[in-house]
Formats: sequence, structure tokens, C-alpha cells
Amino acid sequence: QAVTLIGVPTDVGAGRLGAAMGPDALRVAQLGPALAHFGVDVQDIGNLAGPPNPRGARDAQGLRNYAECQAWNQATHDTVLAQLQAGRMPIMLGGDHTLATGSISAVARYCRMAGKRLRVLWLDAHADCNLPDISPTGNLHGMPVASLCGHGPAPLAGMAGFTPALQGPDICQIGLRSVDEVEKRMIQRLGLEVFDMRAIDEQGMRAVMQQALAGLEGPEGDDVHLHLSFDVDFLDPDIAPGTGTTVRGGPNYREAQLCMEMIADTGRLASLDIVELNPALDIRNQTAELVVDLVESLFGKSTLVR
Ligand code: DIR
Ligand code: MN
Ligand code: MN
Ligand code: MN
Repeated sequence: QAVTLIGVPTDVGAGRLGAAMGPDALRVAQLGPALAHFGVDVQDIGNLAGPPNPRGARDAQGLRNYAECQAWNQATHDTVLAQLQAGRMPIMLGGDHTLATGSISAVARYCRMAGKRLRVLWLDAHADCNLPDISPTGNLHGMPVASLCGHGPAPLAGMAGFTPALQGPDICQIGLRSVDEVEKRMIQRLGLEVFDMRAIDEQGMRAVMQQALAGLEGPEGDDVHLHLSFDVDFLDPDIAPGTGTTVRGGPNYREAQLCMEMIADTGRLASLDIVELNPALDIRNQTAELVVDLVESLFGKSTLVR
């Protein structure tokens, strides 16, 4: 297995500064060596270049830092596509969640060329399907799911070379507990598959993940490309304080581990975003270290011989 680490040091889509330091915090927490330990061929190509954060106000469309978000996404798209075409699994070290528009649009483009079916797992406290006119903040990190489903600014919605890059039912969101009023209707309109925290409370993480991963294991899942978009604020703030928009009541350590282990068991993971890690808000890099611990499980770390 060959993996490429791609640093995307941007916070232009977020409401607070600091996620731009995320890639280096993950390197300090030894993400690369942790994966190499499992026999993975790891290449770290360093950080992508892009514009700094102008800390702009909302523009006429209702967006903050739109041109800069567009530039970061284009760079991300181009690099991810090249890595997939080279037969390597891209891992984005974010950076705010806006970058998922670039990474997933590249994955969608690649899947279409390679004849694969794309399935996206979106671990997040938020639904990220706002539009410029309904967003309460104007921050683009609250919008990538809408862009990928063909809504919002045309250059972002068309980044895959066709629109939409994804249909709502191709995306499964897990861990939601903070959704804006009008955004709730977008979830319905897009037809997203959602397991919110109430579903996890009532059914347990195991039953939720069994449903989320249905159809991926065995021969019927052979042509599936599984992309994981992992927003660090998915995790409970008690264990993961180092992120910009914490929401209490998220998955605890054991639930998060089980989630990752069950994804690993499918053997279908083919690309990954790690986003919204904000070292400026972290405590001695503990959130970055937790993320590395969870990514180890995602790559098959287990207690017993498997
Ligand atoms: C909020 C927060 N729904 C927004 N979104 C966040 O600004 O659109 N997404 N934090 O991760
Ligand atoms: Mn979030
Ligand atoms: Mn997010
Ligand atoms: Mn460890």
C-alpha cells in the first residue's frame, strides 16, 4: 500500500485562525512514521502553496475569502488527482474543511475515469451543507457538501469537470449535533444519509457503522472507492479540544476507535481528509496525537492477531 501525505495549510474557509498549522502538528505527532510502522509506503510531499488569510468580510454573494478558498481547492484537486493516477492513496493534512471540495472532486473525477463507485463517509459535528445565502457565517468550511452536490458557487460545484461531483445518497454523515435551521432542509433536499448523535446514542456506534458501511465488504464492494472526510470536531471536545468549532456530546474515545476499526475492516479506504485540527487551540498537541492514534486503527492496528 502506497500513501502520500499532502499538507494543505489553510484556514481561509474557517471562522478562526490556526487550522493552517494542522499539517505540521500531525507531523510532530509522527503520522508518517506511525503508518510506515504498518508496512505502508509513506511519502510526505510537504505542504501545498496558496494564498494567506485576508480575514475578509462577507462579499456580495455572502462568502468570506472566496477567491482564496477557490485557489486552495484548485491546488488540492490537482495534487490529489495526480496522486490517485500514480496509484497512491492521498491523505490530506488540513487545513479547514473547505479543502474537501478540491479533494473529493478530484476523487470523483478519478472514479469516473477508473470505473469505480464513490462512497463518502463524512465524520463531523456539522453537516457542512450551507449555501452562501443561508449560511449564518459566510465561512466556506460550512459549505463543501453543498458544493460537491452541485449547489453554491459554480467554480466549486464544477471542480470535478462535471456537476454534481456527488449525489446526496453517495454521502453518509456520522456524528452530527450542530446543524443550522435552514441547513436541516438542505440535508433533506440533497438526500444525504445521516446518523446524528441521537442515532449513535440509541443504536450504538456498531449498529450505525454496520449500516453506514453496508455493501462495502465482499465482492459486491469490489468496485467501491471509499473516501473518508474526517473533521476533528466529530470527536467529543473532552478528548479533542484542538479544533475551532467544538460541540459537546460527540463520540468518546472508544466509540471513535470502533468507528475507525470498522472502516478498516472493509479494506476499501482509498483516500482521506484529516481536517480542522487547530494547534493554536490544542493542549500540548494531544488532539493531533489522538488523531494519529485513530488513523493507526484506520490502517488496521488491532489488539489481537487478525
Ligand atoms: C456552521 C459551522 N454550520 C457554519 N460549521 C462548521 O459556519 O456554516 N463546520 N464549523 O465544520
Ligand atoms: Mn465540523
Ligand atoms: Mn466539517
Ligand atoms: Mn500510538
